Amino acid sequence: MRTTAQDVLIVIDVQNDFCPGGALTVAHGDAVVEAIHGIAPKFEHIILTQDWHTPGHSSFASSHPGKKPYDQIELSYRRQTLWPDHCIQGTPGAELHPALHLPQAELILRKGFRPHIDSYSAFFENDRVTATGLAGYLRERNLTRVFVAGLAYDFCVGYTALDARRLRLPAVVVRDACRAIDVNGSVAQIEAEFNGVGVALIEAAELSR
Ligand code: VGL
Ligand code: ZN
Repeated sequence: MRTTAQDVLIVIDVQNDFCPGGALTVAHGDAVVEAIHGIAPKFEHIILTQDWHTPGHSSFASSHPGKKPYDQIELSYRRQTLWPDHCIQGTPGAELHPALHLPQAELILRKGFRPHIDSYSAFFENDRVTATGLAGYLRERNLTRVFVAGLAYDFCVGYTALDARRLRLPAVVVRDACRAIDVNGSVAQIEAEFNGVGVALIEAAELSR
């Protein structure tokens, strides 16, 4: 698959808390760093995201008495998995992984900073209505096809790709440049949704420029 000047690589949440030793460890999460460095030269435009929560955020199990991390609750907008406290604004866990070296990235987008609503996708918060501003940014910059890599495949990567499709943008997930959490059947579920809306899955080796 050949990339063009209208393609953008969105690198999702490659942050310390999602890597080994972090608060919400994704197995082998740090392996995405090398994979992303491998595909970055194929893209003229790269943007990064950072999960960026307030202390006591409503997506944390610790904010819900009697609940444990990875329990699910029904919120007014949708079912929400509860997480360990992670990616709290200004903490070391919220920093991008120190080995991630993408000085050419054009934007760092923070999300999940509203205390009462979680945000997996880089486009919309989990109510699927509150916008992050990324759709407008891509439109104004004429970036019309979205490639997604990073952490975690079955949450923030997946929701970003699904929302890109909702915005009628072609969306491609670079599978081997992602790692998954895989909780409560989340990988099978996101892949069923990819199938339903036409999110493409490729391997890094399929990219050329
Ligand atoms: C993520 C769970 C909670 C992710 C963020 O980056 O996939 N997952 N917050
Ligand atoms: Zn989060």
